Amino acid sequence: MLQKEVIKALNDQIAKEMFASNLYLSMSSWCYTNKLEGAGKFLFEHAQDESEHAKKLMKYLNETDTEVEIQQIEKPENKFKSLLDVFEKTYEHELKVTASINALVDLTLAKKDHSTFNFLQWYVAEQHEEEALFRGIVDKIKLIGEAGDSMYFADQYLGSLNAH
Ligand code: OFO
Repeated sequence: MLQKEVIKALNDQIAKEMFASNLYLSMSSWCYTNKLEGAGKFLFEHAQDESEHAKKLMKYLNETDTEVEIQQIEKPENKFKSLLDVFEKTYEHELKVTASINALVDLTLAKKDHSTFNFLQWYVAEQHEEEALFRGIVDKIKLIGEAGDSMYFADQYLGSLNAH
């Protein structure tokens, strides 16, 4: 039986993962309309991962006989200045998600909820990977540059990446 505060925090995290999924879909669409198909594909696939993160939390709540409360998800941003702007924002967003996961882990420790603490370790490891992935992309786009042909190569690079 989960404690009330933990249930609320897990439900809030579900909404955050779903928002991340929508944000990356919005970014993906911006990339496609700006003829950046490689980046569009990468973000589309990554949005799917975020949706899986939300479902994994739902499954955990279901397994503990706890009702999932799906929340209203705010509209994500859909105007971006450049490919670099898109990926700087993905990185900033992942930092926020990490902070949220860490707060959730702190809560389970304070509540001595060892099962949820253990379950959340998957997210701790995932955030480490995602921060590294997005920081690496930002660095690479800066290295390649965004002028003229460079944009084409940056997009090719993104299209070749594994989004998971
Ligand atoms: Fe990109 O993060 Fe989910 O958890």
